[in-house]
Amino acid sequence: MKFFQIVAIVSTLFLSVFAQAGKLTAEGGWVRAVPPVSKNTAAYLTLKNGSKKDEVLLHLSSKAAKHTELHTIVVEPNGAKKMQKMPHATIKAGTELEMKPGGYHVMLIDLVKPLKEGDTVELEFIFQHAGKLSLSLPVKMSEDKAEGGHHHHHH
Ligand SMILES: [Cu+2]
Repeated sequence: MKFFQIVAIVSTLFLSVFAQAGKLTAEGGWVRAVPPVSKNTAAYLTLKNGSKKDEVLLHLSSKAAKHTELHTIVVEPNGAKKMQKMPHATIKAGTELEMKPGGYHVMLIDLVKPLKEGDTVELEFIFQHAGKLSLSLPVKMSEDKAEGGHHHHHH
């Protein structure tokens, strides 16, 4: 019994980190776990445009929050960092848009319920060419911790 449960969990995790719509792929997605008092959190992932056309991220939504926005972080003239809402994002042909802490992120505003480690968040992106991309992202404390620790490199 135990074995099958583990297999089910592993395959869920695998599905959550890779999704595809046409030549558009999403990799490495995760959502930051936040304390219950926090109403907002952020999701991070890498969107790869493998097509020969520039792609535009037109719309994003999630049932986990009342508002879902694409944010970036800008540095103001006084040096302060501030999040800024982006109406859409262009991913040039053959390039990728990396969302990570300190940069681009999917802002989940006014969470419907608190998110804790192990939860799953559904996200939906609408692209100009690739259409709809649905994702199921794991909630983690941080990106590295959930990777399972050490990476072994073989040469
Ligand atoms: Cu933000």
